[in-house]
Amino acid sequence: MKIGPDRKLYITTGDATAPELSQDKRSLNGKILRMNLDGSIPEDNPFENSYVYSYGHRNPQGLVWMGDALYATEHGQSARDELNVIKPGANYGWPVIQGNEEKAGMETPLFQSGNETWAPSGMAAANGKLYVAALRGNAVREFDVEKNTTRPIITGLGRIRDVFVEGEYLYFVSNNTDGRGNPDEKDDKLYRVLLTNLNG
Ligand SMILES: [Ca+2]
Repeated sequence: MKIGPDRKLYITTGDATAPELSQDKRSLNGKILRMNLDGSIPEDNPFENSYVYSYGHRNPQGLVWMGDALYATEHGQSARDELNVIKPGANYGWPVIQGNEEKAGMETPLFQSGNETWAPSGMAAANGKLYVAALRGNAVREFDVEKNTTRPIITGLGRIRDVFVEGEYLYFVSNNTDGRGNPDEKDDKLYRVLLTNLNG
Protein backbone atom coordinates (compact mmCIF):
# COMPACT_ATOMS: atom_id res chain seq x y z
CA MET A 1 0.00 0.00 0.00
CA LYS A 2 1.23 3.51 -0.78
CA ILE A 3 -0.35 6.94 -0.60
CA GLY A 4 0.25 8.65 -3.94
CA PRO A 5 1.15 12.27 -4.69
CA ASP A 6 -2.59 12.73 -5.38
CA ARG A 7 -3.33 11.77 -1.72
CA LYS A 8 -5.15 8.60 -2.80
CA LEU A 9 -4.37 5.17 -1.30
CA TYR A 10 -3.05 2.59 -3.80
CA ILE A 11 -3.14 -1.13 -2.94
CA THR A 12 -1.68 -4.12 -4.80
CA THR A 13 -3.70 -7.37 -4.67
CA GLY A 14 -2.69 -10.85 -5.83
CA ASP A 15 -4.77 -13.30 -7.84
CA ALA A 16 -4.96 -15.59 -4.77
CA THR A 17 -4.24 -18.56 -7.11
CA ALA A 18 -7.40 -17.84 -9.14
CA PRO A 19 -5.78 -16.40 -12.32
CA GLU A 20 -9.08 -15.86 -14.15
CA LEU A 21 -10.07 -13.24 -11.55
CA SER A 22 -7.19 -10.97 -12.67
CA GLN A 23 -9.05 -10.30 -15.96
CA ASP A 24 -12.44 -9.91 -14.20
CA LYS A 25 -12.88 -6.20 -13.43
CA ARG A 26 -15.68 -7.02 -10.96
CA SER A 27 -13.17 -8.89 -8.75
CA LEU A 28 -10.64 -7.12 -6.52
CA ASN A 29 -8.09 -9.94 -7.04
CA GLY A 30 -5.06 -9.37 -9.25
CA LYS A 31 -5.46 -5.58 -9.32
CA ILE A 32 -4.02 -2.27 -8.33
CA LEU A 33 -6.77 -0.50 -6.41
CA ARG A 34 -7.17 3.23 -5.77
CA MET A 35 -9.29 4.75 -3.03
CA ASN A 36 -9.84 7.94 -1.10
CA LEU A 37 -8.25 8.03 2.35
CA ASP A 38 -11.71 7.56 3.92
CA GLY A 39 -12.16 4.32 1.96
CA SER A 40 -14.61 5.69 -0.62
CA ILE A 41 -14.20 5.31 -4.40
CA PRO A 42 -12.64 8.34 -6.16
CA GLU A 43 -14.92 9.90 -8.79
CA ASP A 44 -12.02 10.01 -11.28
CA ASN A 45 -11.16 6.30 -11.11
CA PRO A 46 -10.97 4.70 -14.60
CA PHE A 47 -14.00 2.42 -14.09
CA GLU A 48 -17.16 3.94 -12.69
CA ASN A 49 -17.93 3.07 -9.07
CA SER A 50 -14.94 0.71 -8.84
CA TYR A 51 -11.73 0.63 -6.83
CA VAL A 52 -9.96 -0.96 -9.81
CA TYR A 53 -7.13 1.25 -11.14
CA SER A 54 -5.38 -1.38 -13.29
CA TYR A 55 -5.97 -5.10 -13.85
CA GLY A 56 -4.47 -8.29 -15.23
CA HIS A 57 -1.88 -8.49 -12.45
CA ARG A 58 -0.70 -11.80 -10.97
CA ASN A 59 1.07 -10.79 -7.78
CA PRO A 60 1.93 -7.08 -7.78
CA GLN A 61 4.01 -5.95 -4.82
CA GLY A 62 5.87 -2.65 -4.58
CA LEU A 63 4.65 0.75 -5.79
CA VAL A 64 6.51 4.00 -6.29
CA TRP A 65 6.05 7.27 -8.17
CA MET A 66 8.92 8.86 -10.07
CA GLY A 67 8.27 11.98 -12.10
CA ASP A 68 4.69 11.64 -13.35
CA ALA A 69 4.84 7.84 -13.61
CA LEU A 70 3.66 5.12 -11.24
CA TYR A 71 5.75 1.93 -11.26
CA ALA A 72 4.85 -1.50 -9.82
CA THR A 73 6.84 -4.70 -9.28
CA GLU A 74 5.18 -8.06 -9.84
CA HIS A 75 6.02 -11.73 -9.28
CA GLY A 76 5.70 -14.03 -12.28
CA GLN A 77 4.45 -17.56 -11.78
CA SER A 78 7.83 -19.06 -12.56
CA ALA A 79 10.59 -16.48 -13.19
CA ARG A 80 9.39 -13.77 -15.63
CA ASP A 81 9.06 -11.20 -12.86
CA GLU A 82 7.96 -7.77 -14.01
CA LEU A 83 8.42 -4.06 -13.50
CA ASN A 84 5.50 -2.20 -15.07
CA VAL A 85 4.56 1.42 -15.70
CA ILE A 86 1.00 1.64 -14.40
CA LYS A 87 -1.58 3.52 -16.47
CA PRO A 88 -5.16 3.99 -15.24
CA GLY A 89 -7.54 1.40 -16.68
CA ALA A 90 -4.80 -0.61 -18.39
CA ASN A 91 -4.62 -4.43 -18.60
CA TYR A 92 -1.29 -6.01 -17.59
CA GLY A 93 -2.05 -9.32 -19.24
CA TRP A 94 -2.09 -12.05 -16.61
CA PRO A 95 -2.86 -14.91 -17.23
CA VAL A 96 -3.11 -14.34 -21.01
CA ILE A 97 0.43 -13.00 -21.46
CA GLN A 98 3.45 -12.92 -19.16
CA GLY A 99 7.05 -11.78 -19.28
CA ASN A 100 7.89 -10.11 -22.60
CA GLU A 101 4.88 -11.55 -24.48
CA GLU A 102 2.72 -9.04 -26.34
CA LYS A 103 -0.96 -8.83 -27.16
CA ALA A 104 -3.17 -6.00 -28.43
CA GLY A 105 -4.92 -4.21 -25.58
CA MET A 106 -2.45 -5.51 -22.99
CA GLU A 107 0.66 -3.95 -21.49
CA THR A 108 4.10 -5.57 -21.72
CA PRO A 109 6.47 -4.77 -18.83
CA LEU A 110 9.19 -2.14 -18.94
CA PHE A 111 11.55 -4.79 -17.49
CA GLN A 112 11.09 -8.54 -17.02
CA SER A 113 13.44 -11.12 -15.55
CA GLY A 114 13.25 -13.77 -18.27
CA ASN A 115 14.38 -17.12 -16.88
CA GLU A 116 15.82 -15.50 -13.78
CA THR A 117 13.82 -15.06 -10.56
CA TRP A 118 13.99 -11.74 -8.75
CA ALA A 119 10.85 -12.10 -6.63
CA PRO A 120 10.71 -8.30 -6.50
CA SER A 121 9.07 -6.80 -3.43
CA GLY A 122 9.19 -3.22 -2.11
CA MET A 123 10.39 -0.35 -4.31
CA ALA A 124 11.73 3.18 -3.84
CA ALA A 125 12.98 5.91 -6.20
CA ALA A 126 15.76 8.49 -6.15
CA ASN A 127 17.75 10.47 -8.73
CA GLY A 128 16.00 8.91 -11.73
CA LYS A 129 16.56 5.35 -10.54
CA LEU A 130 14.26 2.72 -9.07
CA TYR A 131 15.51 0.57 -6.19
CA VAL A 132 13.79 -2.80 -5.80
CA ALA A 133 14.03 -5.30 -2.94
CA ALA A 134 14.50 -8.83 -4.29
CA LEU A 135 13.59 -11.84 -2.13
CA ARG A 136 14.67 -14.91 -4.08
CA GLY A 137 17.05 -12.62 -5.94
CA ASN A 138 18.84 -11.89 -2.63
CA ALA A 139 19.60 -8.31 -3.62
CA VAL A 140 18.64 -4.70 -3.91
CA ARG A 141 18.38 -4.16 -7.67
CA GLU A 142 18.73 -0.81 -9.40
CA PHE A 143 16.64 -0.05 -12.49
CA ASP A 144 17.69 2.86 -14.70
CA VAL A 145 14.55 3.63 -16.70
CA GLU A 146 16.36 6.06 -19.02
CA LYS A 147 19.19 3.68 -19.97
CA ASN A 148 16.88 0.64 -19.75
CA THR A 149 19.40 -1.24 -17.61
CA THR A 150 19.18 -3.17 -14.35
CA ARG A 151 21.80 -4.59 -12.00
CA PRO A 152 22.06 -5.85 -8.44
CA ILE A 153 23.72 -3.17 -6.31
CA ILE A 154 23.58 -4.82 -2.87
CA THR A 155 24.09 -8.57 -2.48
CA GLY A 156 25.24 -11.11 0.10
CA LEU A 157 22.67 -10.21 2.77
CA GLY A 158 20.04 -12.77 1.81
CA ARG A 159 16.40 -12.04 1.08
CA ILE A 160 15.51 -8.33 0.88
CA ARG A 161 11.87 -7.48 1.61
CA ASP A 162 11.54 -3.71 1.37
CA VAL A 163 13.40 -0.50 0.56
CA PHE A 164 12.83 3.13 1.49
CA VAL A 165 14.50 6.38 0.51
CA GLU A 166 14.70 9.34 2.85
CA GLY A 167 17.01 12.26 2.28
CA GLU A 168 20.39 11.00 1.09
CA TYR A 169 19.93 7.46 2.41
CA LEU A 170 18.56 4.18 1.10
CA TYR A 171 17.15 1.97 3.86
CA PHE A 172 16.33 -1.72 3.35
CA VAL A 173 15.30 -4.72 5.45
CA SER A 174 16.36 -8.34 5.10
CA ASN A 175 13.80 -11.10 5.52
CA ASN A 176 15.75 -14.30 6.10
CA THR A 177 13.49 -15.44 8.95
CA ASP A 178 10.38 -15.70 6.76
CA GLY A 179 10.69 -19.48 6.48
CA ARG A 180 12.32 -19.41 3.04
CA GLY A 181 15.76 -18.06 3.95
CA ASN A 182 18.89 -19.13 5.82
CA PRO A 183 18.91 -16.69 8.75
CA ASP A 184 22.05 -15.59 10.56
CA GLU A 185 21.93 -15.50 14.34
CA LYS A 186 21.16 -11.76 14.29
CA ASP A 187 18.74 -11.66 11.35
CA ASP A 188 16.69 -9.87 10.34
CA LYS A 189 18.25 -6.46 10.05
CA LEU A 190 17.47 -2.92 8.94
CA TYR A 191 20.29 -1.44 6.85
CA ARG A 192 21.14 2.11 5.78
CA VAL A 193 23.46 3.17 2.97
CA LEU A 194 24.30 6.54 1.42
CA LEU A 195 22.74 6.84 -2.05
CA THR A 196 25.94 8.44 -3.33
CA ASN A 197 27.78 5.20 -2.46
CA LEU A 198 25.57 3.31 -4.92
CA ASN A 199 26.58 5.27 -8.03
CA GLY A 200 28.93 4.01 -10.69
CA1 LIG B 1 2.11 -8.73 -16.96
